[in-house]
Amino acid sequence: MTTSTTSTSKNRGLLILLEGLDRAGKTTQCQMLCNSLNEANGPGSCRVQKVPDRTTQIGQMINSYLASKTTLPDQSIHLLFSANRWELRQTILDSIYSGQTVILDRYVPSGVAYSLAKGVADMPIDWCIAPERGLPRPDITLFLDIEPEHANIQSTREDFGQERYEVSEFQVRVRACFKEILGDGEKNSGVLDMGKVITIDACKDIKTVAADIWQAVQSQDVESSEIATIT
Ligand code: Z5A
Ligand code: MG
Repeated sequence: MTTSTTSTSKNRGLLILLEGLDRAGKTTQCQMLCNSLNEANGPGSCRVQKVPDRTTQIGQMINSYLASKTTLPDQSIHLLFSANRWELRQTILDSIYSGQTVILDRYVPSGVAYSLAKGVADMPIDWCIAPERGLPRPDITLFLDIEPEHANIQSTREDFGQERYEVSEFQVRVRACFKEILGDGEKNSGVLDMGKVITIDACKDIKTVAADIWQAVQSQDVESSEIATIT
């Protein structure tokens, strides 16, 4: 993609997704990548969209659930996360077609992986994916990989264990689900097509991870003028 990392030859912005387990460093790296892209391509050429967006009414219900202030059936919270993404769809498309790159801090793979990892009998993978079909598909997905079993992750990453899903044993299952969904880096080797999928070793220090992400984003070539949809 050389350095015109905010837009394709057809002048649309890119949709870049950063995924990973809790405390993998997604929010840190989304901001660093956004800063680098804004420096390279001009202020405002890139923005970060956190998912879930906790500012909407649906987002507030999700927030309350994650903070264990409310309980909901697994199916209901799954559909609320998806509904929250549908709320964001139009603004994401508007940004991209106005030439702005959008970096997503979590998205559909989190939605499917966290629900799947619960192992609920009547929530098989097809059921989990169904409400996501039709949403914008990222051009590039960067999976920030950490091993949750490693004690140093729990000791160095601030606030690990504060929210509902942050139990190591559960994170191990989530990681396996992420790998099933995203595949091993080969095109279309995962259950979901999430564009070009690149795994980043996120156990390294913050600056090294940022450099690896920058290099991965630079070397991508995005051709289509239309943003794809999740099928
Ligand atoms: N969830 C779901 O179930 N279904 C869905 O559809 C979606 C999400 C979208 C909240 O997500 C929960 O929602 C989440 C999945 C579920 N599970 N839980 N629980 P969230 O994205 O809002 O969660 P968060 O509060 O932002 O945490 P996070 O995303 O897990 O953290 P992070 O963004 O990956 O990490 P960070 O905030 O950048 O860094 C954490 C700390 O580690 C911080 O002190 C950093 O300075 C430090 N850090 C970062 N990188 C490094 C490195 N490389 N070395 C050392 N220290 C580092
Ligand atoms: Mg985060």
